[in-house]
Amino acid sequence: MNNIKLIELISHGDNRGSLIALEKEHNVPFDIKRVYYIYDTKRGVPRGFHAHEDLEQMLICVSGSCKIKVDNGKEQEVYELNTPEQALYIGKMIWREMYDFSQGCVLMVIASQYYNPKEYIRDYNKFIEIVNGGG
Ligand code: T46
Repeated sequence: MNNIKLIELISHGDNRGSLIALEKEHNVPFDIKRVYYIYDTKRGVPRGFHAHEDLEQMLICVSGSCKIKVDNGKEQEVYELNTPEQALYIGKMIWREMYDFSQGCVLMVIASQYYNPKEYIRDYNKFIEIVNGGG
């Protein structure tokens, strides 16, 4: 799907454990303006249900697992994130839903813009209208 990419991250491991670095241009395809993480999620309680007109993000499940449904208005895909060694890049104008969080799941998100609640598209019909050129 356009605007969606699973990125393999290089882990630097030795006998002390593992370390992954995220760097602009190296493995993050945008200027990093914000990092947040979602944790203490509840069994059976999904999150998301919105799209962003002008935001790119990388989602990394640094602990546990969860599923991400992405939708570009024409097709849908589901990704299971279950390793800190993979990141799901989500570009602009993609509807996303996160669900099936395992116990202790920590979902870290790296974002290309500062938080702006006004740029959220929270109405699915409106999202479909915009991606079809009617918004
Ligand atoms: C996304 C998915 C993957 C802030 O104050 N600052 C922030 O940077 C963010 C992201 C949220 N908030 C506040 C706003 C709400 O009061 O945190 C609360 C929960 O946010 P929200 O309901 O938007 O969380 P999710 O998990 O539904 O969605 C989040 C991101 O908002 C969204 O951009 O792509 O994670």
